[in-house]
Amino acid sequence: MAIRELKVCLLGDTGVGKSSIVCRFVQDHFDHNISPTIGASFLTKTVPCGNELHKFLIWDTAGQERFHSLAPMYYRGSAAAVIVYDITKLDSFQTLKKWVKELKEHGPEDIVVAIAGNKNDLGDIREVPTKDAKEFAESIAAIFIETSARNAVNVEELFQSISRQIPPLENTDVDSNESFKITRQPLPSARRCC
Ligand SMILES: Nc1nc2c(ncn2[C@@H]2O[C@H](COP(=O)(O)OP(=O)(O)OP(=O)(O)O)[C@@H](O)[C@H]2O)c(=O)[nH]1
Ligand SMILES: [Mg+2]
Repeated sequence: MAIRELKVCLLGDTGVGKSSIVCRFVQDHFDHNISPTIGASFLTKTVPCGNELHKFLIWDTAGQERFHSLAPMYYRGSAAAVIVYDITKLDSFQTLKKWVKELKEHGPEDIVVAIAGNKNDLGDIREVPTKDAKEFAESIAAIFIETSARNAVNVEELFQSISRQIPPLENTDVDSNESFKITRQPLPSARRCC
């Protein structure tokens, strides 16, 4: 079975929960005292998708403004970008729109964009209505999902949605697309973190 390596980056304001989402996805763990990311972190996880295995090469970027200039290194060559906002912080949704603009201007042409409204366990102090975010995502043909890294809500689904948006192997001109690297390996018996 073919393993496809898919570079994925997470973008978004500091504190929205990018690292927490990745930690939940890769290690099924949530750390209340997680530190802000410095530069970027790299993790991988392989998941089955139809007749293929998708190995996500995940670049979890730092949201602090001083690291903004590093972002092109991470979104360049990415098959997908997850742009995260915090449903309790309207400002973080405005920042998300800036990331969408930057990706449109400087990101890969065929990049899959997923918008994740994180911290949906804090619905009582919500500032970003689901409807507004969903409409915005639809307007740019992006995946939209609300997540809670804390309560493990929709985190798997987020990455599954990305997997489904990646064109199947037979439809992909792999030689001309750096985002879809392929290696051939035996099928592992179970889902695994790498
Ligand atoms: N209630 C709640 N808190 C969360 C959730 N996800 C993350 N947090 C908290 O939000 C804070 C920031 O989380 P991080 O994952 O470090 O955020 P980040 O986007 O990686 O931040 P930077 O690395 O600075 O860009 C931490 O205190 C987390 O515990 C969530 O789903 N619900
Ligand atoms: Mg982080």
